Amino acid sequence: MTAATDRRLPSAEELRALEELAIDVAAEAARFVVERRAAELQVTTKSSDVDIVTVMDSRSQELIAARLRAARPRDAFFGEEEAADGRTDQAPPGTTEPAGSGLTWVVDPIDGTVNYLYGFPQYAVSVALVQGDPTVPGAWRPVVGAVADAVAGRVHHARLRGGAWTRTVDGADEPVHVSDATDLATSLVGTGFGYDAAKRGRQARALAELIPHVRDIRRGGSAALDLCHVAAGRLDGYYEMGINPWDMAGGWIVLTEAGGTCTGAQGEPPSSDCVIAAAPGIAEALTRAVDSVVDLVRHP
Ligand code: LIP
Repeated sequence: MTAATDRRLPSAEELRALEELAIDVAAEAARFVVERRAAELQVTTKSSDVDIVTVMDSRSQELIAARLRAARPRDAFFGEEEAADGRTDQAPPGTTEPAGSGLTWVVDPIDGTVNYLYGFPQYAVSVALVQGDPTVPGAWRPVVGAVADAVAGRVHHARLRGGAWTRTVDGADEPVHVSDATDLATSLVGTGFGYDAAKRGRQARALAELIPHVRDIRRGGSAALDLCHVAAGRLDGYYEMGINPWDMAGGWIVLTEAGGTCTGAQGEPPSSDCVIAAAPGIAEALTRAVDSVVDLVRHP
């Protein structure tokens, strides 16, 4: 970071304005990807034949980057489609160093890309502003987040100490809060699987160990929306091994401002290794359950 980098947290009023910027940009990009889906859907692959990127991922990211750079030229930008292989915490060649604000926009232009390809109605645009370095687990935290549910047309949003909200299609802000679940055995838990076939097999074996200890599992296909579902009590918990900073950044702050917890496994911070999101009443039990299976996934 240059000496000129300003590391102070933005004021409450600045955070409120930044939250509105994130909402506006995420909502515009979400409308864009829905409206242009039929005409523009062209697919290429990344790390595997099932790890796809559509031309709309790239065009959505271009739109988001242009809006944010115009409004906030001193912030850095870290988007999924600039990452070298799109699946690691490594700083991709395209990451712009914080030019002075010490803040970075972390963006997933379409989270739930496979759902978008199939028209399965669970995909989102996630726009988050973070303090610290998003490529280093434990060295960053989101201070503003907006997750636009592209199909439902609503935006889940939050800012540090500003609470968690859902902006409805008619522009009203409804408060969001986690469930009051206290028993893991009767809790509904979300999860997801990676693009590497061997890792997916290990994740399935870990799930087989965990599933007898919860009510049921839901696999929605968008980490950003899964985190917001926990925030709103539509899930009691969620865990996944292998998601990236851009998948988690926006939903993370919506979750914690809604009263939820967001951690990694075995006392670690949330990272590509593991993310565990929970209502507080089951956080300890879910973490214990995930801790007991995480090594099944980590080690081939
Ligand atoms: C997706 C995540 C999801 C995971 C998928 C994929 P993408 O992100 O949001 O939780 O299970 O495998 O990684 O690739 O659609 O941006």
